[in-house]
Amino acid sequence: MKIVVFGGDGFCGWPTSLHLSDLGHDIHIVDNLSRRKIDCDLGVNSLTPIRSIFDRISCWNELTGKNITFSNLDVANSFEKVLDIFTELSPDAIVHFAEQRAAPYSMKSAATKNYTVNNNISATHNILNAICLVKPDCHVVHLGTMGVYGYGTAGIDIPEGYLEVNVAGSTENQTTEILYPTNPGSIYHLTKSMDQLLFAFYAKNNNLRITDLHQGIVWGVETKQTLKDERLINRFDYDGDYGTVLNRFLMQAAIGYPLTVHGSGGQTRAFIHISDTVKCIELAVSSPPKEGERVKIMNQMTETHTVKSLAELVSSKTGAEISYLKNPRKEADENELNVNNASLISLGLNPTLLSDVLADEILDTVKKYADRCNTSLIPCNSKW
Ligand code: NAD
Ligand code: USQ
Repeated sequence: MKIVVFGGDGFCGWPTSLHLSDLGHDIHIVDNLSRRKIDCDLGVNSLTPIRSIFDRISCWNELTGKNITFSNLDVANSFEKVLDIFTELSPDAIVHFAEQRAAPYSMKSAATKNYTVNNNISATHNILNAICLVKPDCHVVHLGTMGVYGYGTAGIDIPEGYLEVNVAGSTENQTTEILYPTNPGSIYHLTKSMDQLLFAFYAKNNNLRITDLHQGIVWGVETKQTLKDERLINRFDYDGDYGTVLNRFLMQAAIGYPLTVHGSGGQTRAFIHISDTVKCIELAVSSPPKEGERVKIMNQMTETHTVKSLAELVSSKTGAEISYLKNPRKEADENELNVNNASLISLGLNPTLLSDVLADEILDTVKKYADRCNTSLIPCNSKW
């Protein structure tokens, strides 16, 4: 298939582009490199020494004989150029990662709230709008988040996107399915909730074929393809805005920094390893909904853990100290989380679960680059 990967220079997008290319798909990456610019603004660097997009791509093409191509383009602010991409390449499918993805960054200031809303909503809308005009049979695969469901759901299994409800009619009760009511915990998560409405509208009004993957927190760093050469190395975020919890704990343990648990650590979240992320996208791309079907929503996660249990696990392996900090976020101190992920499992996902072996691999990578860490950037300074 001809596949355009929007946001293909990012943490999930780069290994996905390589995985799909390895499978024989024809890959074009679109990215405005805004994530790299945000690192410069924040004075942060990926812990791993990522190469420029040009070096990465030429390394892959040289090693494999494939031909990944690239356009530097802002999807949110250049509708005409997005149209040109669809006209010139006529893709069978696109994968859409091109959004500002950090909750703390989105809550940092009025400017970052504005940026996150404008960037994420316009990026998604420009892609959908362009597809309608130029390539209406193109399958859209979007990376959404488990966070749209919120964390006040104890007592039920979170379904895959739709909730069966029984409503009182004028004469009798009726059962129907509605989009699961969203309960986002940050401006970032709010934009993902708003994306869901854009998808529902375009699937209904224009018969677009759309898959929305509600992904949990991604952990790990390397995949089979990024390990082929150090020039292909994936990014590893550890700072207080972009670092996510499990990767942060592993990095903190490796450099002897007390593990930063927010509050009591009773927050339960969904997780997935980066190797499973790329596999899930392969599975989603190869099983599109039919034209006229509602948006296909799949929960892209493999296990749940509390923050506290992750800290204890990492501590027991490494001897790291655990530090219980005042929670900088407005979120429940404790929650339960049971998630239905049957769709991707039935398509063939074989989960890579958190094990000692995998944690060791990450610890080794992190130790190798530990001297690149600036410890003053570890605390979470975004508070809400
Ligand atoms: P990332 O920030 O590393 O990658 C996003 C990429 O999109 C970056 O390379 C950035 O430069 C690009 N981008 C952003 N806005 C753009 C625009 N207007 N035009 C062109 N390119 C643009 O993030 P990630 O961790 O790879 O996440 C990718 C997607 O997966 C996001 O949409 C995120 O919400 C979702 N997701 C990520 C995680 C996670 O744990 N990392 C979990 C669940 C869902
Ligand atoms: N946390 C800590 N200590 C830390 C960092 C985080 O205790 O040092 C806690 C947070 O308070 C929160 C939980 O860990 O309770 C998860 O935080 P996170 O930063 O790892 O993840 P989150 O903000 O939810 O966002 C990440 C990605 C986002 C994706 C989301 C999936 O950045 O793109 O959408 O995970 S999910 O959480 O399932 O919504």
